[in-house]
Amino acid sequence: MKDLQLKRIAFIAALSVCMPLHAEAAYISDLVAVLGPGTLTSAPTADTTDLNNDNFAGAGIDNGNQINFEGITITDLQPIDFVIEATNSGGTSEYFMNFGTAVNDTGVAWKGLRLELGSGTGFDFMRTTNPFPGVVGLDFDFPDTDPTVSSIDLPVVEHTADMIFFTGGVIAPGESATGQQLSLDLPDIGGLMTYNFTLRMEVVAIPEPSMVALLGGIGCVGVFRRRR
Ligand SMILES: [Ca+2]
Ligand SMILES: [Ca+2]
Ligand SMILES: [Ca+2]
Repeated sequence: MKDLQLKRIAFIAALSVCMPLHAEAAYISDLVAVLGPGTLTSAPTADTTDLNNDNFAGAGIDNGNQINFEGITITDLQPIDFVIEATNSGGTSEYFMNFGTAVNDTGVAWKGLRLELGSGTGFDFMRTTNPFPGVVGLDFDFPDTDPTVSSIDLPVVEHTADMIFFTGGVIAPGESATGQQLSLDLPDIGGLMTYNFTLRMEVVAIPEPSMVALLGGIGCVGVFRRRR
């Protein structure tokens, strides 16, 4: 975890411009921290104009609730944790999320990019749709999955309630994975007014040829020993 670092994002300032004050529905109220080997292109923004709209089933661009990450440069294979604060809204709000461009500055080629929902950060991260007592159904627009999750450069999508895995392409060092788009259902928390949850982003590297050869060699030894 040597590359982990704490960055505080001017998310509140962005929200004050984009989001009307509203005391009645869960909505994104702050990006508390970004932990991990990534540098954001600009401060993300959240625009909330349609509280408690779950399940929104139209085109993503028509959703009144939008989260925009313009881009991120990723420098290491360690996960990156976005700690996000949600404030109660009296229901579940569905957001359309534009993950923009993920630039590969890790020095190795990627075969995939995984997003997970949960609580905690670093080694304490736990993937779940129920991150805290009183929160039920924090999920990637599941089971409705409308609009369809998509990516331009990693178009094969595995999608569960708390995990999205983009594959189907190769992102070489210096290249970018572009156009990741998905939706998020944000429920209230019972007994409190706010809670923090974690959106984890992690890239998956293509194994180095030397590693593949090593693993293949281990497999051959295993077969050989069993036959003796
Ligand atoms: Ca939904
Ligand atoms: Ca849901
Ligand atoms: Ca939906």
